[in-house]
Amino acid sequence: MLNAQIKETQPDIIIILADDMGYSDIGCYGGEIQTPNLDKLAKQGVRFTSFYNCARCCPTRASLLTGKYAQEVGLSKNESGKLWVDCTDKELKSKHMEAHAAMIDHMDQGIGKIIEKLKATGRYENTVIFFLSDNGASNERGYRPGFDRPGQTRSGEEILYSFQKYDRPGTEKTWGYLGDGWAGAINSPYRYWKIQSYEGGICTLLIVHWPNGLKGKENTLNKGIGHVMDILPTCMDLANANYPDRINGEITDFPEGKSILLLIYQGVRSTNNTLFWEHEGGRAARLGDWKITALKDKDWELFNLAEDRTETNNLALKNPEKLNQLNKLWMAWEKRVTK
Ligand SMILES: [Ca+2]
Repeated sequence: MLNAQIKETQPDIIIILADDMGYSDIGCYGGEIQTPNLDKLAKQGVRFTSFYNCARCCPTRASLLTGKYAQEVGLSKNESGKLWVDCTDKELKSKHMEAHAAMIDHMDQGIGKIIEKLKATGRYENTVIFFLSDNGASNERGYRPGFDRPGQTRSGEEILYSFQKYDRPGTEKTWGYLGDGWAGAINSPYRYWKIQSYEGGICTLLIVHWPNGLKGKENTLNKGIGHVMDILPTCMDLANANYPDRINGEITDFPEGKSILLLIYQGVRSTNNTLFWEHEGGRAARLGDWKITALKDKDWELFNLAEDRTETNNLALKNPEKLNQLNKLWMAWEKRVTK
């Protein structure tokens, strides 16, 4: 797939995983926030439109690092705290979005510094940069400190949460939330958000940038289906490395993920297109263009993503056979990964 000359010079690899960033948050995916450095990477690289994460940071990281479903490595559910008072202050809501946009801008500038450093050290051309998000933007509101959220800054000052009174979000002394409205806007055009298995929760942008290896592929969209569990096998492919048969004497299970290089160079995924999700009761299965999706305790909905990527036309009643087929696959998968 890769010509031998490129493959001989194993590239450096940088993976940048943004936190809670929406699918259309950055310029090259249609967002209004100016992200000139990421846009430049996109212009010289490949952008994926059907790449998936696991709806939340912990399972996404587990899957990315192991090449497997998070459920297979013991990470499936976690407590998410409790919802408290909603924030209805309109002005404060827009200030929270301003703070979110500022964070994206700050990140983009940081990526610019990395690019400059790579160029200055002569390693830019043969570095593969992956840029993606760990889950869709979050609709969370009113969580209190605790679990994964600090109550104090590093210097010991109290952090105010959005159920408390503050009027200037964006400093380290406040912890605010975007809520449904903004989360829906920045996950556009997809439905729902973080934690859910609708496209707004699990579809991430993915930019792959590699001047030496992607000649002729600059500024292209790749509509192939991929998943964060493909990242590890892709890195191994780039490094010419083999997955070990044994680790500390134990026989290993090979990753389910597949290198996406074949998808980039030849437009085909090197495995079948069946993918599964489950997180806090939200769940989904995708088989080719077909997807079943459900919120917690709700019935499956059926969508044909080739015609209806935004999951707005539920075909469950029109095509119960397809729904049953995917449901059976999902049930078998759940049994397998939670055994
Ligand atoms: Ca996250």
